[in-house]
This record gives sequence, structure tokens and C-alpha cells, in this order.
Amino acid sequence: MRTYGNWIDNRWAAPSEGAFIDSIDPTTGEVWAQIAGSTAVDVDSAVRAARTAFTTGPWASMRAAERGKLLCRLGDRLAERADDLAALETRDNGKRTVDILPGLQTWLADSFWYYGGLADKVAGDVLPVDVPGIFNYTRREPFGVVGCITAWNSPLLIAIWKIAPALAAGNTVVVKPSEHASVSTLALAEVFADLLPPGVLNVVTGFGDRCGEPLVGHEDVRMVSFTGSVPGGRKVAEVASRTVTPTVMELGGKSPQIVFADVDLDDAAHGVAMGLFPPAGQSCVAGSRLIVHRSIQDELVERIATVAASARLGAPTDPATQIGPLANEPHFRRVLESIARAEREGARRVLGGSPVTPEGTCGWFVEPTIFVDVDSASDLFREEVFGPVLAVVPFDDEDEAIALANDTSYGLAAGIWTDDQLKAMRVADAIEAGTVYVNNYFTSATQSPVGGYKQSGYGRENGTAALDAFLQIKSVWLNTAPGIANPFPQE
Ligand code: TXE
Repeated sequence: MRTYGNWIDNRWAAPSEGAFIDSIDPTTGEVWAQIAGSTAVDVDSAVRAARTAFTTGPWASMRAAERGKLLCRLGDRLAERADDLAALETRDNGKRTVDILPGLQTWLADSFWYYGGLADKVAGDVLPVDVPGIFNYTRREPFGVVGCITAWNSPLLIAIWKIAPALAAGNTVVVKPSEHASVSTLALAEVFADLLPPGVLNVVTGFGDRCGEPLVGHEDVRMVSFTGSVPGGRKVAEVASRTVTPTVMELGGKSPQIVFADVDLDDAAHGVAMGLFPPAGQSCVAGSRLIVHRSIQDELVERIATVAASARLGAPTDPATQIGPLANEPHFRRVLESIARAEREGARRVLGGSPVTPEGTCGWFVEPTIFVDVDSASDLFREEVFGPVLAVVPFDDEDEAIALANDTSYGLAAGIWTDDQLKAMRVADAIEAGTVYVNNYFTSATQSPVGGYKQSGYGRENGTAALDAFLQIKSVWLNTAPGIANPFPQE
């Protein structure tokens, strides 16, 4: 079993209080590694290393074009080491290796290639200000040290979506991954060690209150990018407000999938099931509310149930596995409690709902679960389960479908399944969410922004918007006229 310290200044550093946290493999339930249980002292060491790297040394003097080429090399390195990193993430959080690997080899490596290409395209403006004798221009500048806090469901994806634009903008970074899944992020930093100058990328691990909060509140951390739950985001935003630190919030969701009566029922069944069950519901954009035209509800639910029930649950390292375990025991218990609460609220379970123990696992698995007769006022309709649990509600007309879809405090994503593209565009315009899928789900690309409306957060990841989030604007006014007038001329 390996014990990991913090990654600070391109080297391992033991936690100041000598505390460690067990990393538990959700497939076996066994401790497979240990990570540092860090405190404000360790956070301060990391921030100081990042600050030094930002103000002095090779990173501070590196030209944007050189920085861009370096980021492209990080993308190459990520693709080269994808197998090792994917294996670590599977042990960290039970995500299927076959789901992690392609990302690391292609579209996550592309994050570094895409932002590497943008690094020397960060331009300011010369403004045609109507002020005689004045030349005005702007510069877009990095913040300095930025703090990146990530969740356990896709640690490498979430960290890379922050690290790549943050570095492209010229910042230095301190990452605090989730205490439930920190190893793959630590390994990512180590894999980059010979490419990045010391202090440019640092990783400190530990609990949210003891390690995450000191990072957010540190006076030298000039911007924070957070990915996690709404409660977690609220706490981070509150602490950040004390030092007026700007934040980006990528929070939870309870995303609707609207199915109109004009679709092919097998296609819709495949699509809705694909929008929730493969990651065991553990995706922030998972489509966990099915809003279906009343005329096809029973038939569609039956077909979704057939598709979902056929999924093979098992060890995430087994290529034959189609749904892996829930990522940690507390979350496994929370999902079961959500199911029990849904039944107490009167919803009718038509599929699943029970834990299962596939061979060779410790049993932190929950069957794909479907509830109908769901009250739109119930917790099941309103609260994120972050598990393989679909809540079904019927509608009769388009306006009612839109109203039900938007009847949530969240606004992260939505799916629309219809054969009528004009209807799809009309409904997409009316949906209050940062991402809308039409006849597809979970699709993403580095070029396209991701983020929430309402309490799903603010700010964007991916696209040029993510680079803008890691930059601040300075306006410079040059006086080109001779002499400076006396402010108090005497007659
Ligand atoms: O979140 P938590 P989890 C959401 C998903 C779900 C949640 C699951 O919807 O709601 O994340 O991840 C740290 N000060 N998304 O349970 O508990 C904590 O240590 C500073 C949305 O991990 O909020 C961890 O590192 N830090 C997302 C991180 O916050 C604190 C995609 C998240 O923890 C802290 C994926 C504090 N007071 C999951 N408290 C999206 N929208 O893209 C906790 N942390």
C-alpha cells in the first residue's frame, strides 16, 4: 500500500501534523492507499510555493508562446501515461477504466492542446476613447495563485478542466481534490514533474473544512474554481467573500429528460437510460428526472426498465462490466436512504431499488432504479440523488413539459428527445440550464462551455470562457499631451 504526501514544489511533502487519510477502493471496500490529512499549515506551504513560482523563476519569465508549447507537451504526456492514471482513478472511485481511458488519451489531453494553442492568443484591446491626448489599452492578466477544488466522481477530468486553462492564462495552481478520491490527481502532478517548473502545479489533500477552507481563505489565493455539491459551493463562496476572492462554481444538478410522443420508443429508451445509468448516476449532469408525454409513459418506462435491468453490474476493471460501484460507502448509504425516502413519500418503484453484490466486490452497488407516480413536490423530484435513480413524471402539453423541467432550483443540464427539430429548438430556448442535449446525452468537447444556471453554479469550464475565468482585465491610460495642467489655476 502506498502512502502519498502532498505534492508541493515538484516534490512529496509529509503533512505537517503527520495525519493520513485512508483511500478505500469501492470495489473491494479495502484500504488501498493513504493520502495526507493536511491543514492550513500545509496549504500555506503550497500557496507559498505557487506564489514564488508565479513571481520569480522560469514560469514568471516564460513567454506565452513557450507556455503554450509546454501545455501541449503536458497533453502528450497525459496521453502517454493514460493507462497508469486510469487504473489509479478506478481504484480511487470505482469508475470503469474503459470510461476513463479514452478521455485521458484524447479529449482530456485535448484540454492541454486546446489551451496550449490559446496561451499566446490572450490579447488586450486598444480602445477608441473619446478623450483628447489619451491613449487607452487593456491587458488581460493572470490572477496569480489560483485554488482548484474538485469532487470525487471524475477527479482527473474535473482537475484537468481547471488546470489547463489556469496554466494557459499564466497562473500557478494549488489543487485540493476530494478526500474520497485524491490519488489520481496526485499522480497527475507527479507525471508532469519534469515538464513543469517547481511550484507551478501543487496538490494538497485533506478534508474540506480543514484543508479546502484554508485554501479558499488564503490571502495569496486570488481566485478559486470549485466543483462539488451545492452545500459545498455555498460554504466556499461564503469563505471566498471574506477576501473578495472571485470564484467559479460547478455544482450539482437534477437534470430533466423530456420525451415527446413523436420519438421512436426504443431510441428514447436507450437515450434516457444512457443519460443516467452508465456512471451509476454519479455525474453532475445526469438526467435523473424523466418528463414524458402521458400517452407513451407506460410503454417507455417499461422499455427503459428492460434496458436498465439488462446492464451488467460488476468490478470496474472488468471490461464486461457496464455499471460499476458507487464511489464510496457514505455515498452508497445516502443513495439507499434516498430510495427509502422516495417510497415513504409515496412514489411507486417499478424497477430496482436494492443493493447488489457482484462477484468479487464488497457490494457498494445499487440496481438501476425507476420510480413513477412521483410528486413534483417530493425530495425525489427536487433533490439530487447522484445515484442510479430515475424519477418519472408525465406531461400533457409542451408548456407543461417546460414548466416541469424548469421547476427546480438547479439548472445544470437537460435532455430533449423528439423527432421535431424545430420543437427541440423551441424547448431548448425555454429550458433554464447551461447545457441542453437534443437526442443525445453527456456529449462534450473542449471547445464548448460547460456550467450551470441558478443554483447549479456560475462561470464556465471548457471553451474560451474557461480561459477568461482565469484572467483579469487591466485598463491603461497614457497621456500623450505635453505638460500637466495646474488643478488650481490662479487668475
Ligand atoms: O461534493 P462536496 P462531492 C457535484 C455533484 C455532487 C457533488 C459530489 O453534483 O453534488 O459534486 O461530489 C471540498 N471548503 N458535482 O461529494 O462534498 C471537498 O473536500 C472548501 C458537480 O465531492 O461538495 C471536495 O474536495 N472545500 C460537478 C469538494 O469540496 C470544501 C461535477 C467537493 O466536495 C468544503 C461533479 C469547504 N467548506 C460533481 N467542503 C459539475 N457541476 O461539474 C467540502 N469541500
